[in-house]
Amino acid sequence: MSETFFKDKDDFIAQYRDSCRKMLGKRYEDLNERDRYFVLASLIAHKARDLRSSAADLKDEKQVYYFSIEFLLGPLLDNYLLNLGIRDVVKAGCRELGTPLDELEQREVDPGLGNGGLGRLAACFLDSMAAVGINGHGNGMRYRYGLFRQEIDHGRQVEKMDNWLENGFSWEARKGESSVLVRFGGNVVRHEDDGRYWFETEGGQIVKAVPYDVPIVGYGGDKVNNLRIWSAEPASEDFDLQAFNNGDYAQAMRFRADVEAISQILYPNDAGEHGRLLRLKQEYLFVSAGLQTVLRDFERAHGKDDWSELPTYVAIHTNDTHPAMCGPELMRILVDERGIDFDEAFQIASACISYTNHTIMPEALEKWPIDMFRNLLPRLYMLIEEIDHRYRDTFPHDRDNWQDLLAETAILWDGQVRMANLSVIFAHSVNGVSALHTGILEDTTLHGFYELTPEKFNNKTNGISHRRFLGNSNPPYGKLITDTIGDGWLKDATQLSRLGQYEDDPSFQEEFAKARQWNKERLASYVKRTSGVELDCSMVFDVQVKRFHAYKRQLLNIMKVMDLRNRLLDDPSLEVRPTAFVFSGKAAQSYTFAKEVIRLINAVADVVNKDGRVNDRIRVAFVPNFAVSSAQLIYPAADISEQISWAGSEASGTSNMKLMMNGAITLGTYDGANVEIAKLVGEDSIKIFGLRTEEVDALRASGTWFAWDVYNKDHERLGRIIDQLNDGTFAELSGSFQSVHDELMMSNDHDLVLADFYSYVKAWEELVQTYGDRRSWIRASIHNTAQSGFFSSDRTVREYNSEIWHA
Ligand code: CBF
Repeated sequence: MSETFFKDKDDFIAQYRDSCRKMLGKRYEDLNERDRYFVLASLIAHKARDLRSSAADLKDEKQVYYFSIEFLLGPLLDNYLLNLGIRDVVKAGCRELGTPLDELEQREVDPGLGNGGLGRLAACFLDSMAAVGINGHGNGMRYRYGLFRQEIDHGRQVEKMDNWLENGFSWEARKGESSVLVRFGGNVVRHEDDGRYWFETEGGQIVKAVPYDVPIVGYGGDKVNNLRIWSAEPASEDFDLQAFNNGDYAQAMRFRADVEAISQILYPNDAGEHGRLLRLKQEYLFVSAGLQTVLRDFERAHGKDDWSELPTYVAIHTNDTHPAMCGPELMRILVDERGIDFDEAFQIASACISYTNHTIMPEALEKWPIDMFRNLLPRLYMLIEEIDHRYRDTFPHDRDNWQDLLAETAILWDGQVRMANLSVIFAHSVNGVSALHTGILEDTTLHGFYELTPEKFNNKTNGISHRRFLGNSNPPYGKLITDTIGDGWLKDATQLSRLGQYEDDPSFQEEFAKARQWNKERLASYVKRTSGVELDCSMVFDVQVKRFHAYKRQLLNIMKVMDLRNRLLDDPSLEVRPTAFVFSGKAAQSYTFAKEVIRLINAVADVVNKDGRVNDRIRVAFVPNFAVSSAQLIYPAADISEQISWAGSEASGTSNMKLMMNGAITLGTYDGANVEIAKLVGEDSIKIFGLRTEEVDALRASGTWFAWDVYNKDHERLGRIIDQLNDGTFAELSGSFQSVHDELMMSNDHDLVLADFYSYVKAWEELVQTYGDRRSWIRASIHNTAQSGFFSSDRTVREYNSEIWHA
């Protein structure tokens, strides 16, 4: 592939220099680093777009459209270079020109198009679909501002605007000519002609949805798919003329501002941020605009005559409930605009649509008040009402528990539109994201549906792009692997299993250790630069990086550190393996408890790191502004991967997979995909602790767990830590932690922090103890990488394709 773009390094340099002149009218030497990055990224993006437009017309093949309100892409330059096979030539050229590639890459800004796991999964799927040859296209939102840029001030999270588009986004191209109109509000009017009737919506607010396309190049460059993200613009240059004539320019422009607001900001995925009108508008915008395009493309390729053929050529995957309106919107277009009969339209829609559930957390199972929904989307609501009505009419009333089942599964209930139910009713396939999670959906969260339609349910354990999270993120280890087993693993992650033969090989082990050390030093310098904390690279690096949420239990982790400190102060001769605890992650703006846990971690860091009595054995660092780019520095440096959510709470997790692939040993509960990691690596290469799902359920059901009992009975150790939350021990930086204390004690330890505490501390101690036996630790690390091929998202999308999409 490499020669298609650049004959050799000199050719690359010539083209790069030429682009500098053409794009910015300057010589390479006269550009600053940021502009050099911009020109390089634009040059590569051009090449990728050329590839896409010269790709064969595949109209006879089935297309998969992956609808997701988030695509957390992360930095793209290195990914394109790797996938196009031009990384070496570009690297050599950049070096010769004077600014090394990795320095230019540091200029790249993370696109603010996602929150975390769900959005990152969507991005991994795009990479994998293109890599394994599926015609798979993303359809999402183009947010002007990302979630927020996290800064830490006196230990507190401070949210700053994430103006990620400030200097442009080289990878996208605006496709104004493909814009479509989307209507909000208005009145539904019934038309009748010759015995036939149909509905049309009149009035309301009409918005122009403008697509921006990002080419997605598969590894090897054979397939180039497309990610289409939508931005909202006024449909015309209309504005409030009367206000304008009266000189009220602010009022005159409000119309434009109202429309543009739809794609201004990305909502947090937790802390109950749903229920907002703007969010509902976002959801409808990308669904309606995306489907209009899908149908237009289908018509161009296959004509307008046979809509029953739609499922033969089109698969629509709904990533969580945010695109749940795909079902009714597809029906609206088919019934109202293409004249298809209601029942047939429903059959067509459900044959096309599939749905993935990503969480059992109640705050993420969306519900919209009927009034709000009906006012904003009157025709869609009519269709949903009709579907719900028919669902109730045809419900199997002969079942003993039919009333309960209906109450659980109907779409409209209690004045609300239940989006998960809407998703399941329209989908021909419903899946969870790990074996454990799918089991919980079947047994609990979506149990009613499982009883009625068990054939819809299936599991698709998540995966990650191994090219990005090992190939791009960990250059020395990636090189070692390629030097040892060849580069076939980049295409086929199962080849990583060949590392199994090198687990005990002393020279491979030594090279692995060197790579780990290099990664630790790289991370340490980043941590120093961003948080001021000095990490000692001879320490164990113990890492917990993910969104802050009570169920993920960062509190449990920091309480372990508080306990260690207490014990070291009580007994300075206590043998503790020197460990650096690294945390990173954002808490939603309105999620007070999670923000307080961040503040607590920083307060503990402040106390511990400057205390000469303990800081040779424990250090704590909080790395601000967790993003894909910083994650890629953290994963390769980790010795221990903390995956400590209470069993049954984390749907799958994917940082567990990214860390495992880089050779970290998991310290985790039997939760999400940890269960599958444990099965693959075996008990010598993982440390499992804590209550199992059944035990969690039983403990909760028994009503015998009382946080205050623990506090009273265990005053010496656990009680002391709880006291330290509000006795001033950690108050110097920014005050004490009464609210964390209260949340823990008043919620009666809802997240079982106290219940799992001793099992956790014991597991951690046993694990770090084994770090002393370097050879066996490294063996286990290599073993983790060798077993990680299963978690490549190439495997995951292949499973989706063979069992759900059939593309
Ligand atoms: O399936 C991808 C990830 O999605 C989440 O992040 C989500 O936003 N619902 C879950 O919390 C993760 O467990 C899951 O891995």
